[in-house]
Amino acid sequence: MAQTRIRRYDSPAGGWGSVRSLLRHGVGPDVPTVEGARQLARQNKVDGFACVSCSWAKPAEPHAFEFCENGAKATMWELDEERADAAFFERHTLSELRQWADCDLESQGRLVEPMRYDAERDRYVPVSWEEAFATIGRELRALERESVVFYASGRASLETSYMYGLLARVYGNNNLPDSSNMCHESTSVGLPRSIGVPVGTVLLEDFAQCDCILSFGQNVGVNSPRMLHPLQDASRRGAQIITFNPLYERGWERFTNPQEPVAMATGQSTRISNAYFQVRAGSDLSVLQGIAKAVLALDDAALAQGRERVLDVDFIAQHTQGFEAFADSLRASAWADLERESGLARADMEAAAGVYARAKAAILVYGMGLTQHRHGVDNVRMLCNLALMRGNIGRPGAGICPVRGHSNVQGQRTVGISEKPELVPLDRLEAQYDFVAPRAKGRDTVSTVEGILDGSVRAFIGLGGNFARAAPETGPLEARWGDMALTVQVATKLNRSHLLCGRTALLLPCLGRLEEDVQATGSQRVTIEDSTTCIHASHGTSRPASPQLRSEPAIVAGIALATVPGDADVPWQAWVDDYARVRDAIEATYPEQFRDFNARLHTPGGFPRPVAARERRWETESGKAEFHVPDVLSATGFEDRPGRYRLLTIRSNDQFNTTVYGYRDRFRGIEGTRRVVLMNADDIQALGIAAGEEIALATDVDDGVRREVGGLRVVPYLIPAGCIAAYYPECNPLIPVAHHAIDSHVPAAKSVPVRIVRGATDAPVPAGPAPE
Ligand SMILES: Nc1nc2c(c(=O)[nH]1)N[C@H]1C(S)=C(S)[C@@H](COP(=O)(O)OP(=O)(O)OC[C@H]3O[C@@H](n4cnc5c(=O)[nH]c(N)nc54)[C@H](O)[C@@H]3O)O[C@H]1N2
Ligand SMILES: Nc1nc2c(c(=O)[nH]1)N[C@H]1C(S)=C(S)[C@@H](COP(=O)(O)OP(=O)(O)OC[C@H]3O[C@@H](n4cnc5c(=O)[nH]c(N)nc54)[C@H](O)[C@@H]3O)O[C@H]1N2
Ligand SMILES: [Mo]
Repeated sequence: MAQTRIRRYDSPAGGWGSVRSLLRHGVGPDVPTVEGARQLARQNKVDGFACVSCSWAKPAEPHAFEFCENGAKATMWELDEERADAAFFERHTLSELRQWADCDLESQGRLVEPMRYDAERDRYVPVSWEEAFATIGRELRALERESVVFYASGRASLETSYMYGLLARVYGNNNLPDSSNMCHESTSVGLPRSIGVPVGTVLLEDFAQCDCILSFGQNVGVNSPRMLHPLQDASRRGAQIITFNPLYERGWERFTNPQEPVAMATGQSTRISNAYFQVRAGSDLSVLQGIAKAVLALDDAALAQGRERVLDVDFIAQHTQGFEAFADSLRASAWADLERESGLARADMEAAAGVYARAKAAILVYGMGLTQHRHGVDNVRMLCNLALMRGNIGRPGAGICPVRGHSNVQGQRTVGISEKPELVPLDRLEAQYDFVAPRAKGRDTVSTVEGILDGSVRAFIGLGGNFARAAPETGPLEARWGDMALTVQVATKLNRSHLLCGRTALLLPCLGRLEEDVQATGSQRVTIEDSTTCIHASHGTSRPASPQLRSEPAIVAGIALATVPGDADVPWQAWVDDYARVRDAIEATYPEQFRDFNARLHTPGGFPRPVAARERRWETESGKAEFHVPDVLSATGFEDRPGRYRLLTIRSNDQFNTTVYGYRDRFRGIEGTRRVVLMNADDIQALGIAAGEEIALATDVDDGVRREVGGLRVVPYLIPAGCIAAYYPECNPLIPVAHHAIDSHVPAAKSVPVRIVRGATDAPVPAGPAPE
């Protein structure tokens, strides 16, 4: 195990550091090198496979190696030669495995055969597929329809997701929580209200035409590294890039392209951001308000001096509603308040406004730093306000760009994974499959957690993911999980959620996207939608980890045939035999979105779905884009007070969500442990803490529930005073289930009110290597 090391890391994103990191994860003894290399060359290519890591756009003319360090890690992780087989489960009880760290669980390798939980022996034991499906069918038929939830993590293909949504509805509910509920749901709720579409409006080609990019709360170098290529090109063209983030994230600072031999040889890097503003967590509403206020002032001056207007007055008049009220709110706001809340000087916000006001076409990029707050929906809408002021939506080089997470999380929503019945064409589904679709609103992630806590959720079906680890309120959630009658997990690798078993529990191993999926009509393709609404085919060609694996469509169909065989006219088996038939079915349900689906599968760069706002059609209630006036300046939803900190939960460069590859957070210089809390040096000094002291964090909410995480080492870090950062998922026990975004219900993981607890405590300590 690597020793704990905390030191400055000065190298750019990309460069030799990424190659070295790759070598550790790739050409080591634990993965098949030749197969690894063969697969990496196919990554994100036409007739290759769509990377299983992030959902960033895949260019029509890919680079020789269209992958990044972290995409390659994800590929290698799936091609793992280790096996978590029956012998492994025979050696370890689940009580024992629950003491293990996330990284150690997944490191056991691929799951290879279906297992059921044997409570008497506290072990997983093999079960046949037939018996597994029959058990699930029997249990589900005996339960109240409303008491079952069908969770989806955002990796499953469009084909699987369409079938899964239909399974839930034929079974009888809309209980389809998904990872998006913890992620960009604030986007899915906020954007439709402002601009009438639930997704971003930019295409990859817009990056080649913009002359300004503003980025808020997104970590490009770690979470969507291939996006560094268009950013590098933009920067070299002279586009102005400004970043707002409480942390200095290396990818937004500078980048060395590993695909440029000269740059690699000479150590040259490209500056990405022209200006980088360290905002307080949860303060973007005030930052955006400040920038908008300054843009308005520039427009006033231009008007007074008879110069060209700064506001796009024609666009505002023709396409928007609510501008006057918004402008009034800007004029009424006081710079002193905006400065206090944001931690930025008025001059900083004016400088950013100046750049934005001069730009002909601007792209506004954002991620979890905006969505995962109590006022996350306001954040998204405030960013839209700024775009609308200068008509930066629906023209070349301009637009709003939420950077989505999982590789098909956006696509799942497109084909019906949603707890909101109004978002799904239920009438069409009923006509297509001759059944009565449930019309009541289903459960999202938050209400699923609530339902497990209060006993109203009796069964949990998980299509991938690690729900218990990703969700908030870990302690009570784990404690009540076992009260459920049935839990079913479809997965590639072992994780903690699999160790929390309902009275009947099944663990079903599936093919990964890299693996060849052979069905009755031959080798199958699947499809995914990227962050820019482009649809891509993906073809797995690697040899499956075990002959016993089944594909996700086959598993969904297996559950359906065992549970609701005759309840609707769905050709489950014919679909499994040939996925092109599922695509035809998707096209029949969504004819505008998926016109000629099978014919357009292999379009280089994917084929874009139509997005109304891209054409300046506004599918809002008023038929116009809507300015929105938030009634708060801070997105946290709680008051600041002495001793209370805003905790933002972060991802390391060595993890994909709850999948922890290892303990090297290279850009932050943190190695060997994840048990750290990053703090401002002045805060550390004011508290009289020594750097390196171990402390515990406690949630600063008075609701009778004790939430603490202990054993965290204090690391002085460049972070605004009053804000602290610590890793997800280790800190999820600190997030109360009620602490979520208003309306979108995204857990507010980027501003959790916490206190620091010093001295002896029995607070639970996360598993994994301790700081040395
Ligand atoms: N390698 C890798 N790739 C991934 C993932 C992964 O875990 N690993 N996860 C995937 C998934 S599912 C998702 S959703 C995305 C997540 O990708 P991101 O959207 O980048 O999410 P995070 O890493 O959680 O944090 C986002 C950034 O927000 C900043 N931030 C925190 N609070 C605030 C705030 O109040 N204001 C501002 N302006 N900034 C703030 C943080 O410092 C951080 O840099 O990445 C996807 N890609
Ligand atoms: N505190 C805090 N909490 C957060 C976040 C945060 O920033 N802070 N981020 C939130 C976000 S953005 C998200 S998206 C969620 C993530 O929540 P999830 O999507 O539920 O979690 P993952 O960690 O992505 O799931 C990893 C597991 O997926 C399984 N898996 C991998 N590949 C496949 C496959 O091809 N098929 C199947 N069936 N299974 C597969 C493996 O078993 C692996 O262990 O977490 C959320 N939770
Ligand atoms: Mo996500």
